[in-house]
Amino acid sequence: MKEQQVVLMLGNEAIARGAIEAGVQVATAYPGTPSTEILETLSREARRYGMYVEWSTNEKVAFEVALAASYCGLRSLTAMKHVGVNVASDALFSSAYTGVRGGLTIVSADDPSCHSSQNEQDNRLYGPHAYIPVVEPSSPQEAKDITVYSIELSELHKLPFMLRTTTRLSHSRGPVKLGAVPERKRIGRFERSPESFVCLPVNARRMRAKLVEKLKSVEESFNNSPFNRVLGDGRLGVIACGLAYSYVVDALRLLKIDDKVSVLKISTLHPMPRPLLKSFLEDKEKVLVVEELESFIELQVKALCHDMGLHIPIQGKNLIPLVGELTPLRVVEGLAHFLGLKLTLSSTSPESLTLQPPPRPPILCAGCPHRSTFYAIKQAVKRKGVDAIFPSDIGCYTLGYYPPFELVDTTICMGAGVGLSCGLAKFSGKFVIATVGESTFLHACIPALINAVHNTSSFVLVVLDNGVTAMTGHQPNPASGYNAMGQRVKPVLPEDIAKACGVSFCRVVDPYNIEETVTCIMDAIEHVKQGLGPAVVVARRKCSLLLLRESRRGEIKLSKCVVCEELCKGCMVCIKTTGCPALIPRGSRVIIDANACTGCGLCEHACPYNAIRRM
Ligand SMILES: Cc1ncc(C[n+]2csc(CCOP(=O)(O)OP(=O)(O)O)c2C)c(N)n1
Repeated sequence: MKEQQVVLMLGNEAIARGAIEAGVQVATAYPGTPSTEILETLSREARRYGMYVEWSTNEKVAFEVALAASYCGLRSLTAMKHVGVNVASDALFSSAYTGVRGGLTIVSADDPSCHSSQNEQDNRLYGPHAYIPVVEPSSPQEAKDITVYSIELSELHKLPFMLRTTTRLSHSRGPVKLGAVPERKRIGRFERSPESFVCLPVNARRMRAKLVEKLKSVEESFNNSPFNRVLGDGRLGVIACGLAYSYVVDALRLLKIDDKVSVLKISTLHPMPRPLLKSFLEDKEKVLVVEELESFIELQVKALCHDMGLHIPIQGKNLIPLVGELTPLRVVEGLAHFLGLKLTLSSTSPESLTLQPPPRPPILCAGCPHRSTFYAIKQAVKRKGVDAIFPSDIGCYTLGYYPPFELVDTTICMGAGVGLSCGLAKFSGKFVIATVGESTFLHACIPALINAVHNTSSFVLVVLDNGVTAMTGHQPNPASGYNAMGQRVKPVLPEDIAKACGVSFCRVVDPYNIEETVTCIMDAIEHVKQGLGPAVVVARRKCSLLLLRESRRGEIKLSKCVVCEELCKGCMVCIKTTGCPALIPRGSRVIIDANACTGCGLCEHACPYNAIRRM
């Protein structure tokens, strides 16, 4: 790809390209939708541009590695989903105090409407909370350009910057004009300066005062930012940021009122450039703030009007929904209301604004080893006759929430399942069997497991190890045995960690071997019942999508399951107890979709008439 070339890019690819054009030498991340493609793109390009990239164990580590690179004078970028910033936040807050050397941008990809997240959180609020500058692009082109801008300003002001994006921008494509790629010449070097990097109270008090001053100078830079602009000169004002700005521009055109309204697009969100806002507000009759999620800009504009003695109505969350993602239609409706226009759907080309894809329920893939593990847990609980509850975590296995398993009683945030189990084992009066994926285990469960040993909380923990971080698209994790730079590395195995944490029952099973798995979980239950401490079972089998891929490439041969027509009684027990989508009811019998089947043998185990065999 050459300078000046225009390329169709995802918002996330554009951010990655921005990092390349900004001369970033170190990029780190922990996967999480909608941020994942940023590091995926950079890991493909790393060698060509002489960059170092890593999938870190979790977001805090990712942030800290990028911060260390910045301390050594290298430009760095770290990317994560919105809740990942919560994990990184302890280090983030202090990094504002120490400041940075090489430019450092933390990309926060927020997920309005919780498309693939446990909550809907507006990370612009980290700006005022952590005293870090925040910028937000409105298009893929801007996503690239503002990445470069944020890295450069971060280095200039010696502060970490946050670039906030949202699902819709991260995952939509647009034309992006490429810029030049600088040579990466810097050699990392850490100059000792304990009074700058040690957040002891004696230093922290001084650092905080300096931080407040730094933010004032960032505000001056933001006041002249090329990413803020005013469209039109009407006395009715709209202020918008992020993708909401693009919706506003479209909505004004659709409503045929683009000549009557003046729009302030604001991309530098913290600290707000007050002189720019003041000059926009001065001649306005009324103003609508269009922003996704919280009333972040609206409240600041209201405060500013108060300080300026301006008595103009400022509207926002009374017309633009607080909950859920903004859509073009929601913005059209809000604007029409604000302007007192009667909205008829035909006037706004209803089809393009209201089209929704048909809903599809989430489901574990055919042959998913997690299905076999859940099946085995169910069997073991039944055979042991325990009254159990099932804390769980976040990953593909959260789908164990749905029938036929219903083995997910809690899902709070990554790692919480084991911490909750420590408490539930003591206070619930029930037997506790927790489930977690290996990536999540390594990300956030280890202190909780140590806690279980130390504070004598007894429960069974089943680690569902499919060799990759599957839910976010098969990224490697420390258990995988290879890393983002494509190097083969020593795997860090959950069973070794569990042993090192002091767990005396640690066993590994293959969930495709159903009876072995059931027996192992029963033994683990017995271990806990006898008061011998927590028990860890690692159910290890490669993700079925990877198995199918290998089989299609001819690298492995899978012995697929088939239904013997004469023996099948059409009882549907196989479907009812496994829920496997490769099993298809056909008339009064069942057939198996050979393209989807991995030959896991679960249906063979479930069939009461021995009507299913592996070929
Ligand atoms: C703090 C945080 N970071 C990232 C995510 C996105 N995410 C959810 S689960 C998960 C890991 C899934 O991997 P694993 O635990 O191995 O389970 P699998 O999907 O492979 O079954 C990730 C990265 C998140 N929800 N929260």
